[in-house]
Amino acid sequence: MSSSGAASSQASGSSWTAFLKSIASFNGDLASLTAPPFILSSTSLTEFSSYWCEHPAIFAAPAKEPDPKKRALLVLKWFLTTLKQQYASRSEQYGNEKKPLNPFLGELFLGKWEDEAGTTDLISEQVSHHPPATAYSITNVPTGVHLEGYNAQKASFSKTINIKQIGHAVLTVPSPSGGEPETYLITLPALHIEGLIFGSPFIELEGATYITSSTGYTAKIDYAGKGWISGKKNSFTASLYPTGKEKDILYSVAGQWTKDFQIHAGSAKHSGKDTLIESYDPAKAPTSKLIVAPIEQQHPLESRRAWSKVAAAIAKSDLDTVSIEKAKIENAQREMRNKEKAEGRVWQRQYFSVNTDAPDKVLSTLGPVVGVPDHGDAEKTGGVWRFDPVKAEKAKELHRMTPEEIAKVAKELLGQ
Ligand code: HC3
Repeated sequence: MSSSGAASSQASGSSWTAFLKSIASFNGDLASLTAPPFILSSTSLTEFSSYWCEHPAIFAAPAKEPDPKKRALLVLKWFLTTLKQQYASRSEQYGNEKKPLNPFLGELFLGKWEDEAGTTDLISEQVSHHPPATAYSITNVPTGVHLEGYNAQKASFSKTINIKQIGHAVLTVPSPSGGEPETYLITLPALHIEGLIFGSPFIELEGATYITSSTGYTAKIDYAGKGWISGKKNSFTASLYPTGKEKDILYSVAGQWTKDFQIHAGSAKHSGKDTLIESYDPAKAPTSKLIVAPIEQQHPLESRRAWSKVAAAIAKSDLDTVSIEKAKIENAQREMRNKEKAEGRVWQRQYFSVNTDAPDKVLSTLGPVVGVPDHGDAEKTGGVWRFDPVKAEKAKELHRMTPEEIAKVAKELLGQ
């Protein structure tokens, strides 16, 4: 879909109808969904990890707040400010949510933000292919605020495409008083696609998610679409309370995660002008631009370099070339997996490792509060993936490659 979803779907009406028929018999595997050409995106899912930090100053802000409950509120605020980027930025005016590229194992997306918050580094890696899972690490260098997590999706069809996110994120905030760093376990919202029938797909969030902290605070966020709570799309209400005391609301937040929302002290029941702490309008908050190395300087497994031929063909709507170039990557990957199997080895992830400490410390302490099992749904994501700083250090070395080494990797792993 080009600029207006509805308009271009009229032009491509028959292929959209065929697509709708095909998803009615959808088997839950998002990768196997054969979307019409105008709904193909040239962006890989590994890039989506950057949505967590398009406002680095808001991400880093908790590190400077001495009061633990206000810190928990700042974490909740940051989370809420990421929602528009995560779920609506690709589909700003019209519903034109496209089908992202399905990452290959080992695919990387690396970048950084440079702004008033200093340098914030992003690492995203496809850590599993069957089942597909993406892991990420985001660190604001001056403050040490660090986010890591991993996610996979489980899709089903009932009236529309429904997606459950499997995985979680963990935010670490160094204590401003110099004590132990605090951790926040964050769960991920379920979503469904709206507007499918009209050829203008967009995301609506549903259900509830949580953020619970090692300092004893929990936030619950309830999502609702048009027709529920406020009758407006992308609505939510959130409350922050001492863990286990859901009725003792310290702060409440309500509004639309795409338009504007208000943060109040105390329960929403008593909120008025006198309790208002802040109004935030995600549509007016400028994002910081992610800096990504020019394609020719990227590692051959970096997303934009690896998919460059596919992306160019999608831009020209040259479907034959899209299929040929995608097949080269898929075939090379298949051969590599066969080779690894024959040699009794597995693909070495460059930045993340499966946590072998069972049960995981964060999940066993904070997981029960928010319903995350201590095994982290590992069988659905290939493991509980944690950032591995030792590997990340080695990766710097590995990324210093000669042109011959680059050509070898591109041939062997991507068929290019
Ligand atoms: C469901 C989704 C792929 C997964 C995307 C995720 C859940 C990935 C992790 C990010 O942090 C948040 C996120 C945002 C959007 C999610 C995508 C929306 C649509 C896409 C489907 C695979 C495409 C469905 C095809 C079509 C034509 C209906 O858009």
